[in-house]
Amino acid sequence: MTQPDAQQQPMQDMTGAKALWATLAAHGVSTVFGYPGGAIMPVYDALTFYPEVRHVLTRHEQGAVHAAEGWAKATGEIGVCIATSGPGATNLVTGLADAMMDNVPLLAITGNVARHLMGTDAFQEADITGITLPITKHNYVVTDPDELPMIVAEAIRIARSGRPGPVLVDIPKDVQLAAFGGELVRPQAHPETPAPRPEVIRAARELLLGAKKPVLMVGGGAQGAAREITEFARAWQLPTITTLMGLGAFPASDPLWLGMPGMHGSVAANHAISQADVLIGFGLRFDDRVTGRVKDFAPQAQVIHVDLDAAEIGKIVRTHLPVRSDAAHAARALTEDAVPFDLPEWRAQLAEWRTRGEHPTTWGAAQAVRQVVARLRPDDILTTDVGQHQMLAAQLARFEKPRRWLTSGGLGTMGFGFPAGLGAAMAEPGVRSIVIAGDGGFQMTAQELATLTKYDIRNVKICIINNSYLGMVRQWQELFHEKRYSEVYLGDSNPDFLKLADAYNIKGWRAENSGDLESAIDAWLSHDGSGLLEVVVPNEHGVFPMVPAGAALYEMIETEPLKTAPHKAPDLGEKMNVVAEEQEARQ
Ligand SMILES: Cc1ncc(C[n+]2csc(CCOP(=O)(O)OP(=O)(O)O)c2C)c(N)n1
Repeated sequence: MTQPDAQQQPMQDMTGAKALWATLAAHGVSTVFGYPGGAIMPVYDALTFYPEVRHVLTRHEQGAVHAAEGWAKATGEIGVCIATSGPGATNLVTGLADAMMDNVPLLAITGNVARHLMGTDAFQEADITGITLPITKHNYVVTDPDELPMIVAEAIRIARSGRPGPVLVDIPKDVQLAAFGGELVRPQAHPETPAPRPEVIRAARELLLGAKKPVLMVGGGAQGAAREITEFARAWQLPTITTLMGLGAFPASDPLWLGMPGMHGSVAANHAISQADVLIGFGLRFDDRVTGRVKDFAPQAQVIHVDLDAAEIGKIVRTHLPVRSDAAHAARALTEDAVPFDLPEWRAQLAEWRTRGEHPTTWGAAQAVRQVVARLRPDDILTTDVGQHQMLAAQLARFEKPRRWLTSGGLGTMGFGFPAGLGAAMAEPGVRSIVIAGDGGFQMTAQELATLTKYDIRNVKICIINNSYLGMVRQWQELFHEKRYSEVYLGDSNPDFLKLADAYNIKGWRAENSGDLESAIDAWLSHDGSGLLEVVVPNEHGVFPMVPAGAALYEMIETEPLKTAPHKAPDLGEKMNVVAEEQEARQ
């Protein structure tokens, strides 16, 4: 059956629901991820008139929102998801909070009960705008169908502009059905991002010129400015650290790169921060996982903080020079008249730190992750779930480009990895989308294997690091709770992951020792189609370096303590006290 073309929809047949699709199509939205239900049915009916928009039916709304996030993180364009009222809408909540924390431009469309039923506890009614107010950049209830295009256009603009984030548009069912008498709107131009004031750039330059131990820190907010940041760092010969969210914003192959900072950061990055005399940060928010104990973060440094969002500057870390600007503008301005550092002592010190914090080479999760990430091509997208495997991947993968590393940083959402990798794979069918997940997190959204099959998505390569535990929680119980393993064992009830994949017609491979691994990876990656590789690793591995919660970055434990020693954790106990003290100090 041929469908009428969207642009040719006669205006007299227009409804609120059709106006929604016409507006999305006009904004270049080619794909939305969603799940239908009663209160969004008019929108799904109208979709049949708009074949230029592809709808991807996931198996859970959480899958839809994370897939939309994956799409957005990989492309930098808006991700769109859609759900019905009540449980459909509330199933989006985790993904919206995730997108808010990681600044993902996202548009969520929800249906709601008809206007006259709102506030009556009607069937499947939920106050989704109330629920999501603190976890969206903005949200709307559309009460007038004629306003729908304007609201959707504004929602897209807000989601994408400035510091990106999720915006939710809730549309009552009768508004979807109502005749549309308004005007369809064209996409609005992006507002200009703020450029830094020249005197501020001069002051930053002065501070840099006086540095003897300078460090550049790059966060997720600079992913869109990778080229400018790289030019800036190279022009000044600045040792460069990329946060978990900033990985890829500076090429890992550059000798200036020191790795990632923070709780599982590199020895070089954490010590460099601790000894720096000038620290210039771009597009980062000094998350507690990055700073460790805040009062001892970069204790000797004059801090220059470049950020688009004035609210971030000075929020956590004492800032000597605030620079309110987008990263690209500021980096460009600071590259002019750069004077390359020539600091042999600092360089030698950094080189020595770089040799420390080696991962174990024996059979285990680190070896498995190392061998998988060693196969990454520069264009491949690597997505992780949350836990030990995520930190290992962040430590071991080497990114040359921005937007190739997708992970849930701020919220730390288990269940994110696989659907996000799926969304990214649909955005870029020509590249491999590699997903590394734990046996715990994978099971939170494993139902999306059906989505792979339904749409014959051929470029998703899932690797499950199966340690039979909620590994990261087990590691904390080992270190900080005297090995009392409370509710973290999964090994007695995990499914056979290969059978699970097979049930969805996805091919699988398993490696159980280092001898198997190389050939299993070969078969998995060379298979023409999506596939699942399960790597069964020993149970009780840890991720190091590690800065215990509440400790300073320079107090990091560089390598895994010997397992043979009788277990006691006195010094870590002290560090736990530090957490309590710090919490008190903050109150
Ligand atoms: C939705 C959600 N629930 C709980 C947690 C707490 N949490 C963080 S890491 C982790 C363990 C993850 O285990 P697994 O997926 O097997 O990965 P591993 O750490 O073993 O690599 C848990 C439970 C979380 N981050 N997200």
